[in-house]
Amino acid sequence: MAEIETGRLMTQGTITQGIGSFYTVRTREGETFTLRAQKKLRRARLSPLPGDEVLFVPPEDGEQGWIETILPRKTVCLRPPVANVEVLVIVVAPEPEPDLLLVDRQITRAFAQGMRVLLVVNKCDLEEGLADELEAEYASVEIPVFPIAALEGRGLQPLKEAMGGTLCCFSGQSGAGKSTTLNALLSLRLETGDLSRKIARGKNTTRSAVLLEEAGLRVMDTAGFSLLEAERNLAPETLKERYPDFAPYEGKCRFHQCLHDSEPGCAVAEAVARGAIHPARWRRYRTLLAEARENWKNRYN
Ligand SMILES: Nc1nc2c(ncn2[C@@H]2O[C@H](COP(=O)(O)OP(=O)(O)OP(=O)(O)O)[C@@H](O)[C@H]2O)c(=O)[nH]1
Ligand SMILES: [Mg+2]
Ligand SMILES: [Zn+2]
Repeated sequence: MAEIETGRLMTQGTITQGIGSFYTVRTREGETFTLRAQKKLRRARLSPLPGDEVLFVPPEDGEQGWIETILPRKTVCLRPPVANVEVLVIVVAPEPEPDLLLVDRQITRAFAQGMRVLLVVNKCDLEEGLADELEAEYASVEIPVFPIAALEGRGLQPLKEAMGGTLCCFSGQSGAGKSTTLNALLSLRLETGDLSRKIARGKNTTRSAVLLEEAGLRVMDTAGFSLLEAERNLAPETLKERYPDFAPYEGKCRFHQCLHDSEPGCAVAEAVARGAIHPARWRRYRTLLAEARENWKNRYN
């Protein structure tokens, strides 16, 4: 505990959820409080996020309790908006149809923050092939793939082991089965949603991020999305730094400044031709590169 000017004692806790301007904060001892954020944080444009470690003044005698300080963040995500996540668990499934460009956008952002990535392929009861395909596409970047069938509780143990000891965050398209998987992993009853109803309502079942702590795991469930806007101010030459599978070829292309697009004598293109990098992964990189180039050109508009 630390003392602030007013003489009231401050306590440390983790934000588990934010709804409107109210935040749920849990202390290490497991006590939870509903708090608001001090104006000075809002003025500094510092929005508290689930996962944030904060110092707060607990409510006293019916008075509002306040978040006073957000401790330095290890990582920060904008979509989903969460802090301090160390492992991003991207969930895909045969349905809704997986959008691998969306997966790659999430991976590049996670790597830019120094996070690790796990890829969960859910609903393997519907189709077996997707997990093998993704294992092949992401082998060069060494992202582990976990084929599971959450509804049947199949394949969960290896995933659970990989998630242990770190703050994880589930992320991905709406309806892929994030909440269903977390229910199975943590023995919870989070709300899950029927796919057809979801489309009809055009709505997510999970509406905001929540940090769950059960069964030795610390993991966030988040609202699904189907679109991730291009990052603003991403220099085209920065994108390739987020592809660790390109790193062994850096400096081996004919041109020093090679962006591994269509330049002659590109060592990455040769690695693709040799089968060391999956062509689909490279193709999506080039799509993201073209987008970054276009945005970079128009960055002052
Ligand atoms: N066949 C099959 N269906 C599943 C499986 N896991 C989840 N589902 C179904 O997929 C639908 C969506 O599941 P949710 O867990 O709500 O999906 P979500 O990713 O949390 O969705 P949002 O909260 O909207 O982002 C539900 O109808 C689930 O019953 C599975 O392993 N197999
Ligand atoms: Mg959900
Ligand atoms: Zn190159």
